[in-house]
Amino acid sequence: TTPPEQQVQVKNPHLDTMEEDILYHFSLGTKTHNLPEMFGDIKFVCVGGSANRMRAFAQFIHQELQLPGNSEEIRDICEGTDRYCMYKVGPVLSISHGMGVPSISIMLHELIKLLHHAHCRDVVLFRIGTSGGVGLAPGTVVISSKAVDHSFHPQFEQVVLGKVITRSTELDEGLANELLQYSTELQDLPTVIGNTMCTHDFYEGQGRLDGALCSFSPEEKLEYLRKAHEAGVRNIEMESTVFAAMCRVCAAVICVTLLNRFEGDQITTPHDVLVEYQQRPQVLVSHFIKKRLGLI
Ligand code: R2B
Ligand code: URA
Repeated sequence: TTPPEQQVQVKNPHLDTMEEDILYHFSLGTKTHNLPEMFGDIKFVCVGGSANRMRAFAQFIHQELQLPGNSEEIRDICEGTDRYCMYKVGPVLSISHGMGVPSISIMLHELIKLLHHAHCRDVVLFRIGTSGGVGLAPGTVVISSKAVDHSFHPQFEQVVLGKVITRSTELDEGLANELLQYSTELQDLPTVIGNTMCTHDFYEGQGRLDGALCSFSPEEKLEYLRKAHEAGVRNIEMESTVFAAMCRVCAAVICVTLLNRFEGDQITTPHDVLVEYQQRPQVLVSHFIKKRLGLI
């Protein structure tokens, strides 16, 4: 039996009492835009840090789904703001979220409300991105089993009215396994499932010795990475905990590793190799979407 259709849930009783909802950072609103008409058919949402990469992803999906029209001409729906960019290709929405938890969290509030206002159903969400590998060869794709914080706990802490509240960051296990299975059907896509550690900084926060500040020794760095690895952490990035806390069901985090953090901190890989690495999560998500749509 097929599961019942799931509408995108907003967990805020105050929203119903609002006459209008302005999605400020998207430059969209319920009175100025017909959101059901613009977005009602969305089934897949893919978010990632860089605006250019998410435009390239939209163009890639346009070709993969063999949609009519010129993929070069797809328009940024959020052109009224330069905070985020957003592209729609058929049932797929591609959005950039910038770097770090605060940036992605603002975007996710407005995205989840957008999907709710548009009456979208059965939406699958992906974060595709880059990360530092923990004991993996560079170029390995990590599908997150869960997102963990700096002490390897599957939780996201948020300060609300001056108090810390905690939300779970477990992700959809079935979806992760399905993605891992699909990765075996593709060439040059070394993929593992593992825990993803989310930090609030790229340098000291990820145990790097090469920032403008450093308060620890190389031995202390390695000790921390070893502990992370023992706790099942296979990569480190900067958005997964809040993405998991806000999206949870039908959501996956798929990040390629750019380096092995046991080997160093600087990203010395040539540009063209990095570009190819960053296409790997896109290829996996595209394969997933084509399977779901019955195109392959
Ligand atoms: C991965 O890469 C970015 C830092 O370079 C950050 O957004 C992340 O999560
Ligand atoms: N993104 C991160 O957050 N860390 C890395 O080491 C590489 C990419």
